[in-house]
Parts: sequence; C-alpha cells; structure tokens
Amino acid sequence: MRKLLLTTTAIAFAVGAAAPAMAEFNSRNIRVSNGINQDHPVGNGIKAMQACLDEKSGGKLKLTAFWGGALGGDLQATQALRSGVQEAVVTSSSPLVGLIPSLGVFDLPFLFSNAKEADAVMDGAFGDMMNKKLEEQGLVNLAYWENGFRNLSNSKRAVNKWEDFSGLKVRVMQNNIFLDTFQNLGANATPMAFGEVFSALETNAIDAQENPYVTIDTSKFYEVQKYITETNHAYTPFLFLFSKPIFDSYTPEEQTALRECAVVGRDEERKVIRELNQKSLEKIKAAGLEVNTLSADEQARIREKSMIVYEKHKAEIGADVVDAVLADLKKIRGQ
Ligand code: TK8
Repeated sequence: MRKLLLTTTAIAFAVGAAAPAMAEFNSRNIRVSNGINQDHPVGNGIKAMQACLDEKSGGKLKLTAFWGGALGGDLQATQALRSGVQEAVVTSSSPLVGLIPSLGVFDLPFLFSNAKEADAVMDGAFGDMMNKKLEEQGLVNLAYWENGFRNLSNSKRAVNKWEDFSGLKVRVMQNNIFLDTFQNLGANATPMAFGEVFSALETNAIDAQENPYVTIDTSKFYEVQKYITETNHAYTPFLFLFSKPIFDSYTPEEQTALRECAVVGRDEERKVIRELNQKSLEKIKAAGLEVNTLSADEQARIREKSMIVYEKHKAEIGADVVDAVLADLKKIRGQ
C-alpha cells in the first residue's frame, strides 16, 4: 500500500514537472479592439463568444472589448497584434492589404452576389488558405465574421447611375482596389482610416463614404449624410484576428476554446447583423435620408465597367488566389 502511494506520488510529480504551472486554463485578459460601436452586432458576437469561453474555461478566459477605435485604428491594432502587445482585433480585411496583398481578393467589386456565397467561400477551403497567409504575418484568424455588403452614402446628390459618381469626394478604406473602383466610376476617392470618417463628413472635407447599412446606422453617419444608394458593390469580411506570438504562448486547451468560441460568436454576429440590416435602413430613412436604388440595367452597367479592376489587380493579389476564388464561386453557383 505504502509503495503504491509513493509510486502514485512520483507519477503525479513527473506529470507536474512536465507542465510547470501551466493549468489547462489560466487567467487571461484578452483585449479585443474594434472601430465600430458597441451596439454593432459585433457586440452580440463578443457576448456569445464570452458565454462560450466562460463555460469552457470556468471563467478564466476573459474578453475585454474596446469600441470606437479606442485602442487605435484597424491597421494600428493589427500591428500591435503582430508585435505581441495586444491580443485581438475585429477588423475589415481591406486595410490589411499592404501587409498581405492577397487579402485584396475580398475587395474585388461585385465578387459575391449574396451572403450565402460569402459564407461558403470564407468558411471553406479558400478561407483556410487565406488564414495560412495571415499566420505567416503573425496573425491567427479565429473566424470570419460579417461586416456586410457595402452601400454608398453622400451629402451632395442622388446617385442613380454611374455618371452621378462624377467628382464625388468619397472616403475609401486604405486600399488600392477600393481606390481604383471608385476612381474608375469617376469619383474623387480618398483613402482614410475609419475613425476619421464621421468628422470628415461633418466638416464636408469629404462628401461620401461607403459601408454596410448597419455601420451607417451604429456609427451615426446618417446624421451627416443626405442620400444613400444601395450599390452592394463589395462584401469585405471582418476578421477576428489574434496575435500569433501571444496565441502560441497559450495552452492547447485555451487555443481550442478560443477557436471554437470565435465560431459560436461568428454565428451569433452573422444572425444579428442579417436581421438588423433592413432595420438599419429603416432607421436611416426615418432620419430623413433619400434612399436610391439602381435599376437592374444600371447595376449591370456599373458591374461591367468595374471588371477592369479585376484585370488591373490580379497580378498583385496573386493570379492563383483570384482564379481559386472564381473557381470556388462557379462551383457554389452550380455553373
Ligand atoms: C471598423 C472598420 C469599418 C470598415 C471601414 O473598424 O473602415 O469602412 O468597414 O467597419 O473595419
């Protein structure tokens, strides 16, 4: 009996020595920054993710969200992740193309026709391929969340056809593909960080911006805009990025919990944002904005005119990447 006890103790020590002071779950404070506000559905997603983490980690893994760019803009926060001084950010893919040019694939105008196509591409093999490229740059993408289809708002005039873009001073994300897409339509496009957009619209430094209805609603752009056009010109995802140096220092259990709970959060965020989209449009209308829709002919015209952007940026994104997404979409569309 005594011998057995000693052996058990010895084994316990040996196991303890193999993993010193590393419990399966350790107390972690995970800072997640965002440019959008807390009432954006990303807030619902983070709540759902936290509930999942509480359950899996017994309350050890805690997310602390910082809203409205309080920890700096998307690009700045992403650099802080790469150097291991901040844990996480929910960012659009678009401002990161300087770092990872292949991400520009998501900026190609009119790439996705609906959210179902976008989900299939992001959550499938193509999304995994892009995640590998992010990892090479020190970023672990836990999941693709939804930002949504983007629409144009402005303070100058009703935009019903491509000629109406002419001369409009449009803020675009810090991204060459967006810049070219809008310049190609005749607009005067200016790249700018998200955090500067509201005041630039308010002071009329710019006339226009483009974002999903939910962002135009929750970031209150409708207060400083008069017209909105349903252009659906791009669907750029949100990435839930984690600092790779920090992630690599976590236990396998912590890593798995983060990956699984980011997917739980994603599903909640996508559900809420899709429900809110029309409600946000109603709110924008109620605030007095004139809502314009493009006729089917005009939509086709603008789409056709925009195809030159694919040619122009294919080499820089990577021809293999562009071909892969187009092949995926063909399959998804059953063509
Ligand atoms: C929020 C941004 C924003 C994006 C943009 O940080 O910059 O227009 O659509 O939602 O990521």
